[in-house]
Amino acid sequence: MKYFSAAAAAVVGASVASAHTIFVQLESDGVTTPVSYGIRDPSYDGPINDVTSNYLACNGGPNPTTASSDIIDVTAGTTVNAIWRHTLTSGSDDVMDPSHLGPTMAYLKKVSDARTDVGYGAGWFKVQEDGYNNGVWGTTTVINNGGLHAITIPDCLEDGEYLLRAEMIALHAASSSLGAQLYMECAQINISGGKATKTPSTYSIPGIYAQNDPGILINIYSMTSSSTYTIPGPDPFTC
Ligand SMILES: *[C@@H]1O[C@H](CO)[C@@H](O)[C@H](O)[C@H]1NC(C)=O
Ligand SMILES: [Cu+2]
Repeated sequence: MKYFSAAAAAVVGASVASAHTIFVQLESDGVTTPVSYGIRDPSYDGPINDVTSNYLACNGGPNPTTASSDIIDVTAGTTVNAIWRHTLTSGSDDVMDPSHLGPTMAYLKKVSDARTDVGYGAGWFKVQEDGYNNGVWGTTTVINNGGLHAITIPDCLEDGEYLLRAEMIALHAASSSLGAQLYMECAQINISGGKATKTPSTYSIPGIYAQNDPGILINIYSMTSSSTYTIPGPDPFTC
């Protein structure tokens, strides 16, 4: 407990300058879109803390979020990069404060209209996750990659419009209830080239996480490099 308090105090001091983060651009088929093109970006970079909120799907609420009139083309079977920045105007050296340790994940939802779908509710499936491996958190990997969050789009999906929800969870204050900081935005994408050979099991957002999940309510300062971390949410869909 003594160790945790010292570490937590250090985090509070360090997190002011470049604390939060936004998924601002998508790199797909070698093309990097302009900031907020085809992505429902908020005007404020703060987290969602309540995992039961509809804003867990595509942000909103405390972080007013606008849908885009654009849709980004994505080829099934390729790896896209969600690009994270501290604010809408930050550079690649300002992704998120390194104190923000936790997993990265990505989800897809098939929709009939990516521009207008509300986001929250049934239909989501996970396609990527990176938790804690030999002492390295998924968020650290994204920060060290200049904000690039690699997501492979399964090649067995049906073509059509989808929402792509990229997520980073910061656990530096997650030892108290509602302390985990969940960052997510939804890109509006159009998948083509899919083989349509397998249909994913889908889940509701909110609904995928509970406040007391072991990956949401957790004291990360008691972990060692050999500790096991349980990534929240369903298992990733694979072809
Ligand atoms: C999605 O891609 C297909 C195949 O390229 C194209 O025919 C369709 O018009 C696209 N839809 C949107 C909304 O961009
Ligand atoms: Cu923050």
